[in-house]
Amino acid sequence: MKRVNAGVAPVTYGQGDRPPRGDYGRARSDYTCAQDWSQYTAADHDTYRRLYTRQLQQLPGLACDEFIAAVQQLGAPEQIPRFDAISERLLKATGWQIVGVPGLIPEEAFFALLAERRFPVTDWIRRPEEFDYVVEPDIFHDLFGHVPLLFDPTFADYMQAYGAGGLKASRLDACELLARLYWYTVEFGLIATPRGLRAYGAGILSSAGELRHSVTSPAAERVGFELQRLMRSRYKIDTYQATYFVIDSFQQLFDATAPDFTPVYAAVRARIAQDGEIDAGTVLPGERRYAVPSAA
Ligand code: HBI
Ligand code: FE
Repeated sequence: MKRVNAGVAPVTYGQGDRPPRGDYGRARSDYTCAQDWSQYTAADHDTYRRLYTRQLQQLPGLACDEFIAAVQQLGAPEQIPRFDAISERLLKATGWQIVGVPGLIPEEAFFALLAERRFPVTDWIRRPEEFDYVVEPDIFHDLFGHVPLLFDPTFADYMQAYGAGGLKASRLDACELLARLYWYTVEFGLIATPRGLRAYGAGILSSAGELRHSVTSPAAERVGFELQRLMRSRYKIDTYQATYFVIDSFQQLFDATAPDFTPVYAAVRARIAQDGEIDAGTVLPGERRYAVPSAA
């Protein structure tokens, strides 16, 4: 999933997109906008249904159990879900809601929404010709990739803590370091289970090709989650990841990000000044490395 610099929203006014993609004029001052469900066409609903059906059938053995259990909360895939129906269920489960946005929004606004337990979901869907790849996150990436794990209490707490941390990071000019944490956990994270590695990152779970790649491909490296090492690690935005970070549990993720990050940013910056950043695909001496079962 190519990530456009969220500070500069991609203006790709829809050639017939519904709602108009990238039309930020329809958003409120907090960048949210109501989901105008009546605008979706039969083709839009069909695209959603086909994306959902294709992705659902490849989850077993690749997606984490918590995701598989929660994805049913999106409801039947015959039509694009109504955000308020999902929010009603989500609010009862973990106090989160989903809110419509016209696309990627500036980091400050994004962090503020997460801190309030409001997850921004893009309200437009990719065009049929973008079925296998869309540059910016669309409604399928956000709904299918991100929303199910917001039903998991521990992960939901992590997402709010991340948002609160993001507001502080903005003041410390540490958004780039914190964005790496989001990228390597929320978007492309793996979790170790007794039956092997499983995906929990939304960018993986909503991708037809990267879901299998992330858990099985010998072409990628998988290393143990270590916060400061992760924050020194560059990432790729328009190919499958070369490095995936593996956590042992969502509790570990929440605990690692509970303390104030001010000293963490200082230590990471000092280490980068001394030893530089780490390229994707690198395995450091002595760090925990996960092998994948040899191609059966
Ligand atoms: N905006 N709508 C939306 N969705 C995202 O996932 C998102 C964003 N803006 C910024 C952003 N993600 C990343 O830069 C995070 O690391 C903050
Ligand atoms: Fe995402």
